[in-house]
Amino acid sequence: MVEHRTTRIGLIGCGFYAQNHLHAWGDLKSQNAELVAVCDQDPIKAEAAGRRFGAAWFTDAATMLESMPIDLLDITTRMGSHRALAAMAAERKIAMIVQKPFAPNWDECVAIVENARAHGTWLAVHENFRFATSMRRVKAVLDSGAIGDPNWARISFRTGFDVYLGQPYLAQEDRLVILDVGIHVLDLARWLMGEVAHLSCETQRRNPNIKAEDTATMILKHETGAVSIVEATYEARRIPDQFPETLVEIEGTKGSIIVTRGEKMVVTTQGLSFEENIGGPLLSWTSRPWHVSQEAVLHTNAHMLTSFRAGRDAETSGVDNLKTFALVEAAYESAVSHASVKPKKWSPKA
Ligand code: NAD
Ligand code: 89V
Repeated sequence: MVEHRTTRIGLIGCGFYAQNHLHAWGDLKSQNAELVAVCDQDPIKAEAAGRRFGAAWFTDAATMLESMPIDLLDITTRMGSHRALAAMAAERKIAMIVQKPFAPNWDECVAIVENARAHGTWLAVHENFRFATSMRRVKAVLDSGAIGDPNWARISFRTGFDVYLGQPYLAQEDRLVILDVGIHVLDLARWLMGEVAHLSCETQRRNPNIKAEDTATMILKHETGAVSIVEATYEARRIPDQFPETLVEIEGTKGSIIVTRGEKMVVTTQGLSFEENIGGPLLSWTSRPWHVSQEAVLHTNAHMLTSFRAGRDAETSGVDNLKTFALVEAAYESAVSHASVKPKKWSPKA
């Protein structure tokens, strides 16, 4: 096993979901990732995280970045603070990982990418659905050619789980289900089925007690000619509830891959089929029902660490995530116009 020089990790935003990042960095200590500093505006959260995970704690991001030697910064605040915090890191040439949503809108995402490029700073987005054990297995079967060329898919995140319990702010967002979880499912669609030529979307607000859409149904036409249905809702009424699993159906020229509740995969290839449990293990710090999401954090952070150390882009680099975010914006545009929309494209300034 290659020994690596220690990578010093800083983390900003010690809130609800960051606990999973903190545990994951703890597990990655075995790969010489050392959490050296944490920051939260809330002094109670900052101290709790610092004491629990053995790091210095701060309540001001600039002070932490000025006073601590950090190689890789994990920004786990909510999207409204991402641009300012990413700018602080870029100005100091500190590599960074930014939680999803990258930013509240396209223009801010582009600004973060262009500012990091201007400072020569490594930038990735913590987009973790594709790093879940189950999704890596689906991709491996797809890439093996077992089902031939994929030409139709349905990728579905349908839950009635009370997401507002841990993330109460979701009820007040101006844009909800596409920006919060549709962003994950759209990233999966790109990753599994290829880039998108155009898409259409219909949204619904089925919960009268929230501000924005809680249900989105999208049809994507991929550049390969494949078609996928991408769905996301927080208003499903099903038992058992699939949270936080993504159900996948992919059909190809030689077979199909079907992932059902409980992370069970059935592959049909050339007239034969086999079934496999593709879920990851419970870890010492993960628990149902969040376990699928939590173990994806560990794999995502491990990928970020490896990519950063190798000096190569993460799969979900800032530039890559612009392609996913462009689908988010296209979906919202289509939900208003009820027409099919081509996603924006970004290219580096000459
Ligand atoms: P949260 O509000 O619980 O935590 C955010 C924390 O950041 C708060 O404690 C706040 O005090 C702190 N903070 C905000 N601005 C700061 C600043 N400038 N400096 C220092 N601290 C600051 O939010 P959350 O529910 O943990 O969500 C955080 C992010 O994680 C969101 O973008 C959310 O979409 C994302 N998330 C991702 C996944 C996933 O990867 N699958 C799952 C859930 C949430
Ligand atoms: O994974 C997430 O981004 C969470 C949830 C599963 C609720 O969408 O916010």
